[in-house]
Amino acid sequence: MALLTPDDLADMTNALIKNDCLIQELTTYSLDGLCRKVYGTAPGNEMIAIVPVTAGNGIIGSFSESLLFTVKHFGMNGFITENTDVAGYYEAVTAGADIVLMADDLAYIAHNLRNGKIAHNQVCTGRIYAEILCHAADFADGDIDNDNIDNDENALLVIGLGKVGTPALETFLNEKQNIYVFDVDSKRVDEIVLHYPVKKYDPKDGKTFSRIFEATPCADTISESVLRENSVVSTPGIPCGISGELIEKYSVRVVLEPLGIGTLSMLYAVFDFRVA
Ligand code: NAI
Ligand code: 2YC
Ligand code: MG
Repeated sequence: MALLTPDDLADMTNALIKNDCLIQELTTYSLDGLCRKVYGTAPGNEMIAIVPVTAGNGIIGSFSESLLFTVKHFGMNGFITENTDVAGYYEAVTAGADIVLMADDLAYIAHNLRNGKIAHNQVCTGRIYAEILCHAADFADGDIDNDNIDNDENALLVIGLGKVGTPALETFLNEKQNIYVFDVDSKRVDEIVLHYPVKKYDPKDGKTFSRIFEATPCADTISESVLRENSVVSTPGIPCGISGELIEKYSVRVVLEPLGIGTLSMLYAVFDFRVA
């Protein structure tokens, strides 16, 4: 899996704050308000322990600190354990942590020790970046009507059908969106189109989209031919899939942040359900 670098995280705090404002502008919900809405949960003063893990490629500079910033920025209690790995886990539990956040190179998880809920970063990242686009529909395109599912005017493009893109696709389907999909792995596209009620995007059709989701490890996956004026791009993919030049030329709004948005989604996935 593509691992974050300290460089990817260098501007994470500003990116989280900037994207929270953009999400508010696009959807009228703050990021935590949107998480509360889509998961039906809310924080209840849980103590969140962050356990650094040395497995595989080892500790990533500022990874744990970025998680702690996210936890505190949204008003929750958290700490990074002194110890790493199993000793760190033991420290977290004996210190009375309610939720543990930890990541090796294969999985980044949130585990609620009280209610047993567990969440995976790739699933929760796909879900929240998709929900941002679904809720942006009412604002990015003005009078969009999601009931008219086959109206291609409202269609949405999903680029990258991997471990993040697939949960995003499932979220779009649950939200009854009209979806076109693309991936360089044509076998993967065929598999997805066979399994889900979605359409294969064909560049020859010259179709453009007001909403685009991208989750690939490549730059420039979003070409000029799919863009409209004021398109909204929601992309957890690192590096960014759309060039600065196209963002400017089409006044594209881009939701992209390396770790915090996905982390908040994971936490809301493991909080207790709360009545509205
Ligand atoms: P993955 O490897 O499971 O899926 C990537 C998919 O993109 C594959 O199906 C691949 O065929 C496709 N792809 C690759 N190059 C492409 C191109 N040029 N055009 C179209 N499709 C292309 O990877 P995963 O786990 O889904 O992660 C995707 C990206 O999201 C990675 O860059 C990862 O670092 C990033 N990520 C970001 C997070 C965040 O919070 N911002 C959290 C988790 C992952
Ligand atoms: O510092 C630590 O504790 C490291 N063991 C953390 C490793 C995280 C590896 N995973 C990733 O970089 C990607 C991120 C996009 C989030 C999920 N996987
Ligand atoms: Mg994120």
